[in-house]
Amino acid sequence: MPMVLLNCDRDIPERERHIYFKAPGEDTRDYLPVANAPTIPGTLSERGCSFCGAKLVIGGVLKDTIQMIHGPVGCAYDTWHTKRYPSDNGHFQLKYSWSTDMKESHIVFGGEKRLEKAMNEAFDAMPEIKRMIVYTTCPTALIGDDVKAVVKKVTDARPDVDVFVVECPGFAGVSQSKGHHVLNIGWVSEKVGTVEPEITSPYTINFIGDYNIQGDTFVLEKYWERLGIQVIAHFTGNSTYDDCRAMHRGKLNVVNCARSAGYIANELKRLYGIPRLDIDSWGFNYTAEAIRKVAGFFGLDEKAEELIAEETAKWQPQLDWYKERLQGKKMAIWTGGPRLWHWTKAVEDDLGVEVVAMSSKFGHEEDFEKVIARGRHGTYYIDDPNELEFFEIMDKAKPDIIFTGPRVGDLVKKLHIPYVNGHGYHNGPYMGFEGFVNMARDMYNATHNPLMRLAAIDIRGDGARLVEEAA
Ligand code: CFM
Repeated sequence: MPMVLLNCDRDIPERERHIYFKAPGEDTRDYLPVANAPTIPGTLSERGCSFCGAKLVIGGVLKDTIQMIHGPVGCAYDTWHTKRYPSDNGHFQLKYSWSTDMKESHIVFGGEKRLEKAMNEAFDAMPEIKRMIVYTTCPTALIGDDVKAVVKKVTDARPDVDVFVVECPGFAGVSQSKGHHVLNIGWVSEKVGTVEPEITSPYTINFIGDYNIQGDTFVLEKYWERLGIQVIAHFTGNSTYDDCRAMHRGKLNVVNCARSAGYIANELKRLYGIPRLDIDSWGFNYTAEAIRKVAGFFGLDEKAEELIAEETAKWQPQLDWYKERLQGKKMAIWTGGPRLWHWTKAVEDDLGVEVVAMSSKFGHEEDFEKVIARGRHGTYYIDDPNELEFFEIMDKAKPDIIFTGPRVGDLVKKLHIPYVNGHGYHNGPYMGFEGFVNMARDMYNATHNPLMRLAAIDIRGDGARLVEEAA
């Protein structure tokens, strides 16, 4: 039976439909875990809310835009500093997050006046900034504040500003995934096509679904520049608000994170006829393939081969050094969804690392299709896991290293298994050739960290040493 009911779930048998084990020899694309469904009562989900998916993941990355969060201050705080997306203008986006700080009396009497006041205060406090995204949250959506009317009033009085409204309160969907969707569709229908970019190259792309985590965008940008390709907009790593209004002028949509931003690529295709090209940006093989595909679209194949040869010559020796020391290590990936299918073959092919368990917080069935097609046999694939499942699967899969975020990372520490931040990274960037060397280095440092020996009790019960001497 390919679907698995874990011991810890005996009182919630519905969880069986969310956990799949790809047995050796099985071609199992017929079996997909149930995904993008409401969390089952009784399990403690690791998911984020829909507002978070819109603000923290996509909108908050823009480097010149005030983030006005209409709600209690916690909604702003908890989506403020928990992700690492630098920008080339001094990290504007962290400095200028605003909250309307809704209190009980505002919930009772309405928060529209408060929003109007906060918007004006923010624009007055930062006269150089003319762009803003206003987000609703659970309480302000529930009391029915007419946010669009307030925005109209403020923008009518300030003709030089532009404001985008995201009405996606935390309860809008089953996870952060809904927030991605709402922001994508809102942006393409209201903002794309309202600014004309300066075109400097016959080859133009939009780079979609990359959020400049610890500088990923900066690495990839260098490649496009070398090929003479102009990036009209990054959606949204290191981008400005107005770059993203000009996406209708890209000749090709290059999509990295298909989960969070495939929607806008599909809409740009439908509305403007811009083709969509999906790529993987982590790992040497995938990066080379991505460069070939993008360059190939514009007939720049020769330039692409030169670039790949040069980058490979520069970074391969370092990667090989790590590969020799990481070969055969077992890895678990416990993140949002797409990183499962982006990473499983990248680490297997480029580093000889086997991925033995993978968990997705909010991926859809199409993410599981990709990850199960690319993943190994003898691997667990889990949708929206809970804490007890995490412990049970770690016990069964016995990874040497886990890629996850700080929330699950605290559980990992209890197991004394090395952990690398699979969301915000340890010491990124991780994309591209040099990025993947960083990723390998962090895996090596984690698995060979002498500190782990201080905590190396035999927690697995198999007598195995958890860490090796640093080579
Ligand atoms: Fe896309 Fe992302 Fe991810 Fe994501 Fe995320 Fe993320 Fe992720 Mo954390 S946009 S879906 S909502 S690749 S924050 S940068 S790492 S869970 S797998």
